Amino acid sequence: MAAPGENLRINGARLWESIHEIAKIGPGVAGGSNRQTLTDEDAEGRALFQSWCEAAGLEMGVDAMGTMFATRAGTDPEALPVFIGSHLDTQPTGGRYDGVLGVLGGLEVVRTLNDLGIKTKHPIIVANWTNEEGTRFAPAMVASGVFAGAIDQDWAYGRTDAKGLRFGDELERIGWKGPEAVGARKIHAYFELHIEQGPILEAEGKDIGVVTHGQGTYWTQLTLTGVAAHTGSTPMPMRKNAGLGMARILQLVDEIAWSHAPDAVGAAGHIDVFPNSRNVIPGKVVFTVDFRSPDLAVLQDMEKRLYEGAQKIADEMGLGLELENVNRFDPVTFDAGCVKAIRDAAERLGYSHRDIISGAGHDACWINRVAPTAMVMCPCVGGLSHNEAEEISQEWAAAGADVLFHAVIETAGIVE
Ligand code: HGY
Ligand code: MN
Ligand code: MN
Repeated sequence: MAAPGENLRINGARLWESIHEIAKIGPGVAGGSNRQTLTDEDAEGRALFQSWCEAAGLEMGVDAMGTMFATRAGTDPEALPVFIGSHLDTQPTGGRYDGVLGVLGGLEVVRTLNDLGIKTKHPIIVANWTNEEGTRFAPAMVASGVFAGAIDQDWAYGRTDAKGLRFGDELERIGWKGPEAVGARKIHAYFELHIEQGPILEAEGKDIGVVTHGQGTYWTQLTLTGVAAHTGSTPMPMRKNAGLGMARILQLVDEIAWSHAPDAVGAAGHIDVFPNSRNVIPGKVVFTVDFRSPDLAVLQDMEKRLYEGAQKIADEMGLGLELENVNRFDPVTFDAGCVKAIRDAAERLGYSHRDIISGAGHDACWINRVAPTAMVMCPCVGGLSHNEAEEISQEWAAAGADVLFHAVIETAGIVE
């Protein structure tokens, strides 16, 4: 398809205003966002996004995992749509841009096409994937995973949050369980705009990240069982301290990740201690180890050493151990054609750019299984994300959305 003229740009001020409008819904306590999936705040944010889509003339569809698909018709009804997607749900102490930039960047592409009266051959769909974060209901990217056929829908419905509420019940409660079969929609190409959530682009002074690959992610949930007992009157030799067992396992996790430096990473972000009382030796701990690497063999080695090492520590300390694989997605290589469309767009628009591997997981990583897929990234201040202090500049957001705009309309085909 003919390349769009370099003068075609989105309206950066309008995009910035929309990002900060939706940030008012589910605000954090320190200037960020707390709009966790399937909460009332998530429902309110969805409603606002739907109203904006309808004002832009888009037709809204919703599937059985609650994912929203807003369609702008193309001139060829037979042509498969070009999708632009990301997520509106956030971490409990999340930033205002993680996910939101990608969904509203997609809406801004449509708003700009409307302003310019541009028609495209292929329809364009802006998607908001349910529960990308996987914080309230593990795992992450669950709706796009069901869409891609990698996660079973009934298993996803059965996932519970810390209060024991089921995903499927909460989806019904907020009124966003849609009628569409998940995965029924076919995709011509998929593009996602996202903040880098790491330090590279800012440190190198680059406006744009052309994402060629995504790291793989393996989440293992461990349950260690000891004996809850008095922290004062229980002699040290008698103790079965599940908290101490977790500490030793987390030390092992750190050593395993460092053994695969510089690319591999590992930590536990979710930790529940029972009974979590100041004068009771922990009788049980439940925690999730998050290993990531761009190299599949490294991921598999890290998981194997965790399983073996954790069992050895538990046996030595007389603790019970249960290991559950919560989520595995392998490293991804994005579509060369879509990646080229993004790189050419950055070049055409005069934005500095570099190829980059995504450290974070994204819905694009699953959609890459069912359609040609690529991502474009913008820098974020200090590489900080999953923190309320997450920050980007309006210029960075606009540059990313400009590149997204060009890659999408080149792929969707401008109809003169
Ligand atoms: O876990 C991730 O990488 C994503 O932020 N959900
Ligand atoms: Mn995200
Ligand atoms: Mn995130």
